Amino acid sequence: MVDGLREYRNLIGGELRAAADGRTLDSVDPATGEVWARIPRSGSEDAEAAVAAARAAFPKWSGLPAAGRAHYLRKVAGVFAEHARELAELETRDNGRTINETARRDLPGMAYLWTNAAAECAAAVEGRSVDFGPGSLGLTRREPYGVTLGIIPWNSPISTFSAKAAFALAAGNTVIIKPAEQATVSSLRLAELLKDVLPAGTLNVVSGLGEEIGDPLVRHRGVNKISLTGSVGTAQLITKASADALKPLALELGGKSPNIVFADADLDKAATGVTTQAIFTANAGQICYGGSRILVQRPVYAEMLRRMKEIAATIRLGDPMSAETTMGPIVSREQFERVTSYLEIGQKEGAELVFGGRSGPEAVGDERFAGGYWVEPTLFATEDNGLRICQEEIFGPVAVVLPFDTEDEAVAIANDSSYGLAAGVWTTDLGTAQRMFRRLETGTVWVNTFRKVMFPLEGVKDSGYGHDSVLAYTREKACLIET
Ligand code: TXE
Repeated sequence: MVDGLREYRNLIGGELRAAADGRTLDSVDPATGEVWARIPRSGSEDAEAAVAAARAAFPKWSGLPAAGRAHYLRKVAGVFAEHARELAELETRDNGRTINETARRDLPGMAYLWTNAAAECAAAVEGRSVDFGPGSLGLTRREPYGVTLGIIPWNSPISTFSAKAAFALAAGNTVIIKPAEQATVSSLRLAELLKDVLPAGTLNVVSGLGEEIGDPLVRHRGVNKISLTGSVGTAQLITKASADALKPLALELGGKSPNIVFADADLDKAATGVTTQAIFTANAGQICYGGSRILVQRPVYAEMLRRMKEIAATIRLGDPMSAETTMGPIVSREQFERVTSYLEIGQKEGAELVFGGRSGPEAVGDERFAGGYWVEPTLFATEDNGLRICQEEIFGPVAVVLPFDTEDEAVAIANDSSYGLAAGVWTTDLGTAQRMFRRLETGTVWVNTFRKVMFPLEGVKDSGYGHDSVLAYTREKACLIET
């Protein structure tokens, strides 16, 4: 501990270690703008050590029977049951996501996720048998890739860490996790808690900057599969950097999800769903699948706008640790500048600012948090889906409302996007729901809800491809036996 700040460590080969050259990065509390912890600024030497540890642990871990791996994963679930509150508080401090979200929604789900992964260990060793006629039998077995690398973002570190580690481990891989430099502490604390729970080297966590520790891991020949949740630009860099070794990738990238409200929808449900669940209070809009384009059928357009404004006015910014707070700050200065630039872009492009629009101290209105990265819930209205605020991922509490007349028009506007992660449809007509499910170019369609559950969240277009599940961390090997 230097100047009273706790210094967290990497987990490599079952040991907690500082970066090989001793360098650190500051971790900033986004609610105040103050440094509150330090994390290792790892580099190539740490990448070598993490890969060596994961490779050394692979034969034993992959050689365990499914029940053996399940036993360990259930122990990890037990750690979550015991430390969920502590991890939720660290995550809230780290990335500003309100305690309402981390302690009540995110973290309680983690014990379930790891228990579920334990239950799926058996599926990971299930092969197929195919009868090709007398004396000719085809068999397949599922095998782990080897060492998998999970590169995670800052918006919900523990749940992304868990999705990438739990299923990869269940399938018999050993794992390296690289957290995002803006919010790493909860991941390093989790690593500390798991140090003696999993066999040494099975799970390794190394923190630092993308280009300094992420890139050498991506290029390393000892890493056999990579799963990234992040931006399109980083996905392109990783694709190029891993091309020589032809590594399999899973890329869960951004979105500009349409949230489509038909005139026959239950407006109470729709107004709450699109304003809170889908965009503002969900991590201040910093979610990949956030429903940031709200399409409303013209007969209910004015009424929906009125209701959305009414709900937005009840959103409370402030101390993320307080149960009263419903929206936290933006994660970092860099992201804050990016989000606020869109507040200007929207107005310059001629969109109508219908709610919010303020940022900085006046958005939060509380002296204690004057140095934090605050943006008010903001609603723009426009008829032009071609505007930058309708096409580009803002990744903050900024949504655009667009009117439409017919179902065809809604589909055309919704699909007019380079992204294709998710979509919401609000209607009481099952026919409309089914048609929209088919016609929308997204990996997921939610009807009368906008809620991620344990289902693959796989994108199309610039939202990427691949997802995290037990089978996705295995490959199928075939054998033909003839007698
Ligand atoms: O993401 P990055 P950033 C989108 C969102 C956001 C924008 C920028 O629009 O505003 O991306 O965010 C690691 N080799 N999403 O810049 O850089 C990096 O260290 C290996 C959507 O923070 O993609 C971090 O751990 N790794 C999103 C991770 O990639 C590298 C979540 C993600 O950071 C690397 C986050 C490299 N060369 C941002 N460069 C979602 N899908 O939820 C960076 N990284």
